[in-house]
Amino acid sequence: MDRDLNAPRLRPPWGTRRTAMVTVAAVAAGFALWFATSADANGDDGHRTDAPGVTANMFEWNWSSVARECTNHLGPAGFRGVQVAPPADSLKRTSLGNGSDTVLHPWWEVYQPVDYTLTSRMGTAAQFAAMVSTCRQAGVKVYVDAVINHMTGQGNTSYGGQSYTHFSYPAVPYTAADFHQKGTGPNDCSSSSGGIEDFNNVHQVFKCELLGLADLNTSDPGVQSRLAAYLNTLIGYGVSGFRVDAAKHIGQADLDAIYRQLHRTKDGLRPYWALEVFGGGPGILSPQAFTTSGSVLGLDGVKQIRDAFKSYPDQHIGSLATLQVFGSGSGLTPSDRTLSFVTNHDTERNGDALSYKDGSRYLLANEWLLASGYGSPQVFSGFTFSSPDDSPPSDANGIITDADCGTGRWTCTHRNPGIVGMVGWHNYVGKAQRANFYTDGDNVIAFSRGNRGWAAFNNGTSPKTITVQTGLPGGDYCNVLASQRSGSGCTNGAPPVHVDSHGLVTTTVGPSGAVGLDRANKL
Ligand code: ARE
Ligand code: CA
Repeated sequence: MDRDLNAPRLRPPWGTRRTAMVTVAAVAAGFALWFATSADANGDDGHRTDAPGVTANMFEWNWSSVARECTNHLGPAGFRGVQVAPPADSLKRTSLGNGSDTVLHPWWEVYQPVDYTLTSRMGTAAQFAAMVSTCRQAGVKVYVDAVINHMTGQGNTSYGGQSYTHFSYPAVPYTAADFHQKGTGPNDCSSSSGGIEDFNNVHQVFKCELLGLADLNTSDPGVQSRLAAYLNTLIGYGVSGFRVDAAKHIGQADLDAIYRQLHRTKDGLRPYWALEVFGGGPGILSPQAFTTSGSVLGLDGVKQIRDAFKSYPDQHIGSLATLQVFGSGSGLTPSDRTLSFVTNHDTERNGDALSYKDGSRYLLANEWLLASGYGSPQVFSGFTFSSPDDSPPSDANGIITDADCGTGRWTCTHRNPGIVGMVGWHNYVGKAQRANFYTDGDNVIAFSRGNRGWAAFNNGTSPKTITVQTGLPGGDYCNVLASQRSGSGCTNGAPPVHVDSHGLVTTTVGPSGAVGLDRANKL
């Protein structure tokens, strides 16, 4: 048996030794399997791709804080993965930019890589390696935000102390020949500015500069192999997959060529590959069109969730009843190809999403997403901000300081007891189908997942008492939003919720509140 888990292979499943005992049927089946697996655009040689369970996106938490969180909170709560910010050495600004630019170390410095050593605002390579191993020991896999479309758009100094210019990064090394440049040649960008002027133009989206960031010629085999080497270094540390930044600007063919060179993870799986593709682009630029190359970020879902939950300044509230249909039925990418979330670091700033600023409504939306069964759900925990460029809490040199959930500077959504309760509920119900959907036609909904769990959500401003079918066996249950089963009672002095012998429950759901029952918490 082949023990080399890392060499990508394409070959028939019977390996190199065949015996005369092989039957015609077995050979036919073998061919069918070989064609099925070898035809995969990602070079999948029959090994499964890592599929994350519920993850936490610990946006710009430093490595030692992520490690601590894996051990003390994420692992025990049932989070199966953590997404971390771009770990590569990046731009370190030494002066302010232009105009209204008043933050020396904005959070977005890390989206301008300078080289692929791991000296960053979040810590050293040794701290990164220790974090990955600590998290894995806690049962939490690590997924990395990979910035591989471009290098920098400004500056000349990095956190790792490297010097560079816009098209010259000696520490990788990259030279001008490794980039798309303004011009009319086959590897050039033909827009008049050299930047993306039209986000619906496929040539510009792939080959012109996003935000003035030096655009790598990702079709070039030499560039592809340097990018794959960076990602394989991370896999070597124990990383399980990637959120691919600006994947829409790399394009399917180049993404596939890079992915084919990736090693298997420490678990023997193909790495998870979650592509950042904002919706709105036509045809080949659409999120749907990238599902042939991997999973995609659920950025259109973010807007649908906002529209269902949001309270607008005129006091108009969206309608949870719309969520009876959510997923491919509402125009989103398929559940098994989607990393789903209520917000990420971009959408919490650009108006597309609910954010921690929406308080209990934001928590409720996260609890609902964990219950919904759509995608691989991800809970976002970042830092609080007043202006969109604000740095995470850092020292004067931009080095991010340890996260502290007591200061109000870090959002720590993953520690919220209601979220933790629904992570457990999510893990317990697994893939059980949604049934018994109920709505009052406005802002109260409830549904079961098979006969394993049931939950109700109220996004209105007053309590609502409902009597509905739970699909659960009769008995007393602890509401996982507020408590857990402990011996013959519920923790926190919470009163149990009674389900009658017909599966009916009568319960009151508070404003911006939820009730979650599962059989693991049946008394
Ligand atoms: C900063 C400055 C810029 C400056 C640049 C280079 O703000 O003024 O030109 O540096 O000097 C992040 C920040 C940027 C920051 C950048 C680099 O958000 O402000 O620029 O880091 O430091 C498109 C892309 C999508 C991209 C968004 C922002 O398709 O991939 O724009 N998102 C990712 C990350 C960002 C990150 C980058 C990419 C760059 O998640 O956080 O930028 O690495 C429509 C289009 C979308 C478009 C969207 C923009 O929906 O269809 O394609 O997204 O609008 O909202
Ligand atoms: Ca590009």
